[in-house]
Amino acid sequence: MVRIHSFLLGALWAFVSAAQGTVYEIPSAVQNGTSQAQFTSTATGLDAPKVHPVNASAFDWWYFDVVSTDPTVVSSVVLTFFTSSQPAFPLLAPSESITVARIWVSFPNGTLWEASSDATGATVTAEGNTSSGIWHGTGFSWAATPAAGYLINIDAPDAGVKGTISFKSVAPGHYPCGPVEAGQNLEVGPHIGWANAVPDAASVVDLNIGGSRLAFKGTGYHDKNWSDQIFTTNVASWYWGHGRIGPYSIVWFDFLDLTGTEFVSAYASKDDKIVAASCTLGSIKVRPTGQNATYPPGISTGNPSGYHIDLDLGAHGKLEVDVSVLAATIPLNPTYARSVGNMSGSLVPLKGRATTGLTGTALFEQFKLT
Ligand SMILES: *[C@@H]1O[C@H](CO)[C@@H](O)[C@H](O)[C@H]1NC(C)=O
Ligand SMILES: *[C@@H]1O[C@H](CO)[C@@H](O)[C@H](O)[C@H]1NC(C)=O
Ligand SMILES: *[C@@H]1O[C@H](CO)[C@@H](O)[C@H](O)[C@H]1NC(C)=O
Ligand SMILES: *[C@@H]1O[C@H](CO)[C@@H](O)[C@H](O)[C@H]1NC(C)=O
Ligand SMILES: *[C@@H]1O[C@H](CO)[C@@H](O)[C@H](O)[C@H]1NC(C)=O
Ligand SMILES: *[C@@H]1O[C@H](CO)[C@@H](O)[C@H](O)[C@H]1NC(C)=O
Ligand SMILES: CC(=O)N[C@H]1CO[C@H](CO)[C@@H](O)[C@@H]1O
Repeated sequence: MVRIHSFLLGALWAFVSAAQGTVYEIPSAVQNGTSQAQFTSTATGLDAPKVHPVNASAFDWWYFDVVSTDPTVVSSVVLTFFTSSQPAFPLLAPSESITVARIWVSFPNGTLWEASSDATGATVTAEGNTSSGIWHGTGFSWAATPAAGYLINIDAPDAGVKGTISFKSVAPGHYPCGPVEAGQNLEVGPHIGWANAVPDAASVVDLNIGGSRLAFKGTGYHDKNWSDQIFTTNVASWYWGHGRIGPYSIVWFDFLDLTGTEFVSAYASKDDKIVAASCTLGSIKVRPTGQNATYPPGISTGNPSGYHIDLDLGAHGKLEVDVSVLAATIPLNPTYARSVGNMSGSLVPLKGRATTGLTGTALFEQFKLT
């Protein structure tokens, strides 16, 4: 049985409920009127669109990345499927289309490459807690099956890239303040929605980029962000990142809003089980280290050479991690940095001796907007 609903103002947003999940057709034009954003979870639909419709203040996107687990190379790939108006998110290039697929890569030797492609519209199908998406006319799409996990398919001659990126999840998904279940708060900060379907994955990247092959195994990640308000009205700065250190998959998030109020989200899992998932202040603390370790950071301060992370693992004790920047994965600019790096750390149990010498690789970012 197929039902067609009209949501809000008629044809602005239509979706079809079928046995195969819920299909959302998202037009490429920014929509007039009021956006409705979802900030409390329901039993399913973790990876479904969260803003209907996408007006000029709204953004909603699906983000994927992989960083090499080999610390002697700096290979990475980041792919974002945007349904976001340009005024709502300052990092987007002006475009007629709000449905944009964008890819950034760093080769093993640190060479950077990126491409962006405007879609004529997007189709997202949400099934259970997963999703699939097609950005029409770009050659960028993704799909998910419970057994194999997420798979990105790229056949984009205009952008100059072809290949696949797979994500076999090794860590349970989570929301900003806890596990995936109904009734969870989805705001990681004021009007910033966040759902992390895949905090860590065993990933395989195999891309052909303008004749150069980029193939590596790594730590993969997938989440989505959304808001019904302009990004810069709610965010002054933030530190976010993920990686695998010793037996732990970790995701960190520590941000300041325009009033200087701090919001955090801490996540750690081990053996595919959640060890920590909290947004309580003190559950995690991320601070810059080394060169340019100014806190809070601002547009005029340089990028730091690393970060120190204290992550409360409850009964497991405390994880203390030092992240060192190895390479930038986007060109230097005053407001936004994305980097790959390596981590070293120790686990300090509630009783007994610390386990030192934990290592791993990470991909992370920093916004500083004021
Ligand atoms: C939004 O409103 C403007 C001005 O009335 C109109 O030109 C435009 O077509 C509308 N956009 C959509 C997507 O309906
Ligand atoms: C979009 O919707 C939001 C949420 O209702 C509203 O606050 C905002 O003013 C709208 N933006 C525009 C440009 O109409
Ligand atoms: C780095 O790798 C890229 C991609 O393989 C290649 O095109 C480029 O020539 C390399 N640069 C150097 C300096 O070796
Ligand atoms: C979504 O995830 C929750 C929590 O893990 C689980 O209880 C629920 O069964 C999942 N839903 C589906 C359809 O897989
Ligand atoms: C510190 O900031 C200065 C000025 O922006 C910059 O030249 C330098 O590369 C930064 N250091 C690091 C480690 O990024
Ligand atoms: C990070 O990698 C560099 C270069 O491979 C190495 O010299 C350094 O010791 C590593 N640092 C950590 C914290 O693992
Ligand atoms: C916490 C959060 O919202 N994180 C995501 C927001 O979007 C960026 C892309 O700019 C992702 O890197 C984060 O994972």
